[in-house]
Amino acid sequence: MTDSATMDQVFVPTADPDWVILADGYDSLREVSVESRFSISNGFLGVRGVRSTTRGDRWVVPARTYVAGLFDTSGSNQATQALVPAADWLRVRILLPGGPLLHHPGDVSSHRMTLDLRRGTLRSEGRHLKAPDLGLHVHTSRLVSLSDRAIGLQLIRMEIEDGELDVTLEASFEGTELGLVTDQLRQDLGLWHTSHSRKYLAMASMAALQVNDRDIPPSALGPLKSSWAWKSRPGQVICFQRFVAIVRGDTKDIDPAKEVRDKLNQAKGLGWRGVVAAHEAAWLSRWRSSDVEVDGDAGAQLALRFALYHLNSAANPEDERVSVGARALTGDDYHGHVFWDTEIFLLPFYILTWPEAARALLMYRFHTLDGARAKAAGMGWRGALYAWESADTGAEMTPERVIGPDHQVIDVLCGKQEQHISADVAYAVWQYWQVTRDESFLLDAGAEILLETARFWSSRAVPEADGRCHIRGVIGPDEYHEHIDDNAYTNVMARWNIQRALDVVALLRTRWPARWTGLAARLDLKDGELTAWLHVEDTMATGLDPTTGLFEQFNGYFALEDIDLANYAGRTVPMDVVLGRERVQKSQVVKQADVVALLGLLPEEFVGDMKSANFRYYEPRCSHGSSLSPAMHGLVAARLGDTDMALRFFRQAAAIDLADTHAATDGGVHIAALGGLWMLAVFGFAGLSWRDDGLAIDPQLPKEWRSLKFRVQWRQRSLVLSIDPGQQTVEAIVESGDPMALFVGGQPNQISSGATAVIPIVSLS
Ligand code: IFM
Repeated sequence: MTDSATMDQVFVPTADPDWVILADGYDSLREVSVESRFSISNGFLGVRGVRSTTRGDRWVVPARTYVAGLFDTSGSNQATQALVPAADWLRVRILLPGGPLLHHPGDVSSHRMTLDLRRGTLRSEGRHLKAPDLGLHVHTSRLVSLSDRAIGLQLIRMEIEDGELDVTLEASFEGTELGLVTDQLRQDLGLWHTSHSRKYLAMASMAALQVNDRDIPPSALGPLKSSWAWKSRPGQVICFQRFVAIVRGDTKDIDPAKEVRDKLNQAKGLGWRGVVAAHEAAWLSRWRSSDVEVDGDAGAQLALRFALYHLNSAANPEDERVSVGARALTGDDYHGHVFWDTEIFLLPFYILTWPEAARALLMYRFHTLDGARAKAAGMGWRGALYAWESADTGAEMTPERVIGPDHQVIDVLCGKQEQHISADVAYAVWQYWQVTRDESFLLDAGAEILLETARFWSSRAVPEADGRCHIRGVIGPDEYHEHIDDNAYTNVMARWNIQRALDVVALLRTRWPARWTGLAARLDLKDGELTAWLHVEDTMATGLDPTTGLFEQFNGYFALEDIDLANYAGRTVPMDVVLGRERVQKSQVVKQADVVALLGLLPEEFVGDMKSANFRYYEPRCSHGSSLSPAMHGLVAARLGDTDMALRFFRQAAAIDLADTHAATDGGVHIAALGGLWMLAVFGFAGLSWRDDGLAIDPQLPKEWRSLKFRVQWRQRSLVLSIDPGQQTVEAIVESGDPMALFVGGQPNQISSGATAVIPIVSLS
């Protein structure tokens, strides 16, 4: 098969609107947001969706390529590491006798970008790209392979519509001298290293061009730059293909030049069709494990697919040295730093649909445990206090000052005070253990994380004259209030962290006594210390008022000014801008789910009416100044049966990255909000939870949703669960693995492997 005959199949857009995100034309105001939204990524490489419409003398403008873990400090700021972008490997220019083909946005009579969520590919199509003497119809396609994460592929197919003249296509890399120190630049290879962190980057490339299926020999123009010249004729079909291979080295032990060449040769051996086929097969497999299908709400369906696309793009099960930053690999905001977002908003998705990826993300926390120990020791505590913002060593990366939303320079205290991160990491470790029963992980890494974080809390919580242990001077998830005492979220999560650590001690002692002896000796953990933990757990202050059942968000919160946020409905800026930081700090206005997040994560801490009482108190006081907030509120609202409110929060969370009304996505997609959407659908609307002896489901679907179907993994089993509120049934299939118990409305049902169990929802509570 010739390229001209088969390459166009690559560009055929997926017809099903539930699987594509489109951008038509060009809007300079929204362009940067579109670039984030249309990013392609495979957890190792991320390429922003810069379109083939130009704003200058380029036909394809720089596409920022991020390489996971390629962190460095800048000369001016030695403290904070940031991801260093790699060279743009997608640059192409068309040169005509009168100069380069300028493709000003205004010249475009039609231009469409299509992000194919199912196939993980970004395509574009532009017609009538009129130069004075040449008409072109251009299709482009790009991917970063999910099958071999080192590989990227660019395909371009052009039809000459009119014009007979000398044309040159120039393909190069851009930004080869930016951010990194160059070691070598050759025709087909570039080698660089970072200035301070001593990481290595290698990029190798091969490109070819055919005119009407005839190979045109390239002219080498210099390092990573080639061109092809021919005479255009109407009807001509030009096919261009470029492979790139990219390798990151963290030490000098590997030879990046050899590795990258091997990778490129493997890809060349497959050919572009083979690379596309392997990539699409890998995506198909991810969708088989993670798809969520909604019938009756096209907007919700697309929002979920978009979320799943980015979630599946963000992780890399093959690399334990990196985690997912707050904007994944789709933009510069937060410099690629890793927050609690990963453990609380992303890990649930990975644990339940992609345990291998979840494990790698948790191993990143294991490998950065020494950084967490150093942070705790540096602040005078024991155990492990994880960095609020983490890069590759586990050292604290939170900047000390930033520009605030009102454009003032403000001090950032989160790096020192937002300590709940340690309990959040422990929480994710425990969830992973519960769902997977991955013994080697628990024994080699998970137990140590649980013990060291518990040890931190036990030294951090101080017994006082009232007989209770207090944690003073922290910031909770609600970052509007700083230097607060006894934040309910922090203290209850800390207590829970200590309890789970003691559980793990008991488990190890019983099942793996030799491992326990070794670990306890290595960590110098004696019985006396464990007894002290028990005391802290027993006496931890939580701010719970037994008469109202309300947790006070922190000591003194209830006495603060109560501001009715309904009076500020329709505002377009955060509340700390509307009221000023000082007034917000003296008020009960909450930035994001705090006690509500605790309710979302540890519902068992809220007995009976406490759930509803706390939600009804805090929900109206939340200003949703963080993208993490709406989905967490929606999850809790759904569990409480308020599906109308939950759906409103679902749409609010979905709009963060998908609505064209604001440009908050310029610096990358809000990956935690996308993880939150999945949590809201699966933990909220479907009501999925787990117990020691199986999975449980308690559906609360919005009225509009005719059905909800999703996939999960549970202790070496793959399951598909479908909820049909019309038929009042839950359909469950264990596709692989042993029979298991599924509790519907609290009633146990045994599901055997391979057969479909149809369980009536009449038993729902
Ligand atoms: O982790 C969040 C935090 O909770 C609110 N500010 C943004 C961070 C990164 O998403």
